[in-house]
Amino acid sequence: RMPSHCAGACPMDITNAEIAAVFAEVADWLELDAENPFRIRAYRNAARTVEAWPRQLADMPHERREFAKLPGIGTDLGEKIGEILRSGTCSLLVRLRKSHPRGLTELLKVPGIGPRRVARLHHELGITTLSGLVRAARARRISTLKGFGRRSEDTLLQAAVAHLGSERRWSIAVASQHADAIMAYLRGSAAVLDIAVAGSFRRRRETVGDLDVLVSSRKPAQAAARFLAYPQVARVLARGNTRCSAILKSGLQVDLRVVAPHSFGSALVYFTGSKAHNIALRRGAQQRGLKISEYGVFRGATRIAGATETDIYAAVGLPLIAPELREDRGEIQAARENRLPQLIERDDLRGDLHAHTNATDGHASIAEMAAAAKSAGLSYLAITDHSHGLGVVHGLDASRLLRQLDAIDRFNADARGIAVLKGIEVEILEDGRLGLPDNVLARLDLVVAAVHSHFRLSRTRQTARILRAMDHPCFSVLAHPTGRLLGERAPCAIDIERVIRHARDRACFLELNAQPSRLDLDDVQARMAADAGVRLAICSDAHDVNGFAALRFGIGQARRAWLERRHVVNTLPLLDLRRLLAATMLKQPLAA
Ligand code: DGT
Ligand code: CA
Ligand code: CA
Repeated sequence: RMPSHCAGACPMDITNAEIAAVFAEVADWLELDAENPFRIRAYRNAARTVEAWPRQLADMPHERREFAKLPGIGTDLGEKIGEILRSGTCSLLVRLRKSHPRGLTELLKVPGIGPRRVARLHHELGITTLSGLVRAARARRISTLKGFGRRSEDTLLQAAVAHLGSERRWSIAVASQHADAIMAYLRGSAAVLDIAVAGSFRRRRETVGDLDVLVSSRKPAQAAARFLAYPQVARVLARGNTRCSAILKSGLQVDLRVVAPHSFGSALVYFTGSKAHNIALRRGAQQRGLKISEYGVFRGATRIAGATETDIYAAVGLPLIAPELREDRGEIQAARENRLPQLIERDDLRGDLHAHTNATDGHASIAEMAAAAKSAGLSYLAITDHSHGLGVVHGLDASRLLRQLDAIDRFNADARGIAVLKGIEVEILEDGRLGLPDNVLARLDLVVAAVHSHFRLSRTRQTARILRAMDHPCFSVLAHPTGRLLGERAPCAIDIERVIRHARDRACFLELNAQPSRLDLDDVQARMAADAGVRLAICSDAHDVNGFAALRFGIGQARRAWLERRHVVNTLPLLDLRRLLAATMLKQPLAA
């Protein structure tokens, strides 16, 4: 699919597959609109032709006459290919997308539901998404329509749930809840000895495709039976004594493997992955004349390791590598050279630099948030409510902020065990100015600045906007730098390397926002920042007293970024932090 952040002009090599995806999507929309069937077929054929074309169209001369010579592609489609290659987008597709709810084409992918039915579900029941379809089917609303009986409703529900499960990726936070529940359930069986959730979940990826549950047992049939009887199971995809697979009522797929205790460590390595890491590990083992599999490490027919992960890595001459690092991004080399990072842990965090109260869109008072931060093990908390602006309702203006500062003074005067810092999450305006007067910002302990509007500026303008904001003499932390929302909003077009360089020169901080829907910066960007010498701030962005629980997702992402305690500014004791924050305050703006 054409990435949505390419909707503007963005110089990149467009592949044939991307052009084909544009045509296929156009055909989907036309079909939903019950357009002329010949026109629809023309787009479908063009998609097939382009996808199968042996040479990249981007390498051909961009005249439409050239493209029009391709089989089944006339002047009109040839012109569209030219447009896509030039601009990265297709105005017809943009128009079609704008005039329809986005999820409708997703519905088309559910087996057994064609465009006419999708159009009816949309017009008669207001269904626009796959999850909406599932909800309506569960509520038995679909069988109220003419031509949809109970049976077809059931078939549709099953197909939609399976499709959700297979296509969708799940936020690590949602996956965590399922993982906790299923582990607690499986522990209830005497046949289950050890248990772990492996796969991308254990590597703490921001989203997971499914859960890979690993169990050791001496009575595998009993362990598997326990799994299949899990009350949340909606549909069993595979059943066996050593492997089962099921889809839960939520649509999440869970794979179960049952192994003997002497293979638990090797199976854990294997099913934790990543695949790329496993392949690299196996290559290293082969060089030592060893074979490594999910059953153990073998020299010839002799098992020399298998029960624990530490044994497996030791058998191939390596220290244990943390799951978050297992992406084949240099971790095996680093392990070999004994320079694996001392990864940051949740307990290393001493404070939080980004949290909201009920003065704006939060749900608790300063005192309640401070108490919650304290019981989350933190010793300082910055209150950073929103400034008033385009993207935010109820934002603070200067006078409300000044009143909040007095309230924080009163709180700190008799608080015990937690210090509240005076902050703001100030709007970065379209031109890079900050949304509150300088003399107000200068009274704060720190200024967290963020983009909440104008997400679609060109890369050049967006980058300039951020750099200008950073040059403000009071700037301390850039919050959720790319603005992405997982599964919802693509990252803004910004030159992240320039932002990182600027943050280094400016000695300010970049946030690793721990909200599971954000996790922004991502792992690769955060590692880039740390390598460049920029300190990160792992912040909860809590909006209520439970919000600090998100910090562990931030820690997971930070570990994937190879971060150590020294890379993260809010691991510092308050006095040291204050010194650094004071240093971010410039006497005069940096030259751009
Ligand atoms: P996901 O579920 O898409 O978020 O990603 P993973 O990494 O959890 O992938 P999944 O569920 O397909 O498989 C779990 C682990 O099993 C994977 O990380 C490594 C291992 N694995 C799966 N297939 C292969 C394979 O063909 N070769 C090797 N070496 N390992 C595999
Ligand atoms: Ca998985
Ligand atoms: Ca799996």
